[in-house]
Amino acid sequence: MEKLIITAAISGAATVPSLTPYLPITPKQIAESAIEAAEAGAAIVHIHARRPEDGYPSSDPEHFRQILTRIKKKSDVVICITTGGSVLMTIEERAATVPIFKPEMCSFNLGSINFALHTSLPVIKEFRFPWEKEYLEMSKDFIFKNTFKDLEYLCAITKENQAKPELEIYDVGHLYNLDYLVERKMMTPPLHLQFVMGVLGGIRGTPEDLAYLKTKAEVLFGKENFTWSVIGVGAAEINLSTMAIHMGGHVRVGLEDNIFIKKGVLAKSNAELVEKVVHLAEVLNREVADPDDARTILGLKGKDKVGF
Ligand code: KMH
Ligand code: ZN
Repeated sequence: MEKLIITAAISGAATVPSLTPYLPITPKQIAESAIEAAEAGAAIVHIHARRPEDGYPSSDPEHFRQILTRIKKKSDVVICITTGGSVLMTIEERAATVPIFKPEMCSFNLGSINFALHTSLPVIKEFRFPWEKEYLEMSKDFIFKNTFKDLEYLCAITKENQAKPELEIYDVGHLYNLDYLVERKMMTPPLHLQFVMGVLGGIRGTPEDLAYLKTKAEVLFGKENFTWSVIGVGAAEINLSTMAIHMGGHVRVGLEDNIFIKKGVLAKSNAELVEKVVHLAEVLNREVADPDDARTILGLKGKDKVGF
């Protein structure tokens, strides 16, 4: 079996700071957490930025620049920049960092969905920052917009900048959206699929749903034309990771997607979540990929060709 690529999603935009005191917020904290995750075994780090003063999701290239340059100075980990951004950003704001920084990878969300975060509200006793409550509440009436126009726009940007897309698939229909892009040659295999399971509004994190997504992808694209990875959002993170390790897929963990190391116990860092996956890989006899292994497996352009 191919070596296991572990991606660490460091800070995201869906986890609000009041949910965990361990969420990295400032550019320095995000970069240091990414470096630690890489040292623990992550080959890729998936990066969002936040406003340093209050943790609000940021699309400011200056925040990204501080994070990216700091990571690059200390680590050769593959950097994947989000183009999902946060729920309130336009597609232009979300994708602006790609031509500026020309990363080896960037995320690519494959369809519009409900992306509800309001279920976190009852567990927060006290809010650290004023924006958080409204942000979670409004997600109940919010559509994460990724129309075909947006998808085509992102195809052009990722191609122009040779950024390999981390193809975020939240439901079966997103595989068909991807097929539309592949058929029209806007997206070129080999593809790297990231099954995002457990968002309220998308597919759940059940074993049969994962098996179905993988099977459907094989039917549509052919086994040899894609690699795949899984994100178990929330409680499903470690269970789905275990399945993916066993099934030949890859794994993404991190405080963007899940804040617990086990039931009721907060993860103290992204590195701690990565260590748990490294341990699972050992138990299941799967070798872990380093960043250069990941570059080879995914066919990335290489760290010398980034723009930061
Ligand atoms: N937050 C994850 C559920 C993105 O950044 O493009 C999906 C994600 C989206 O990572
Ligand atoms: Zn993300």
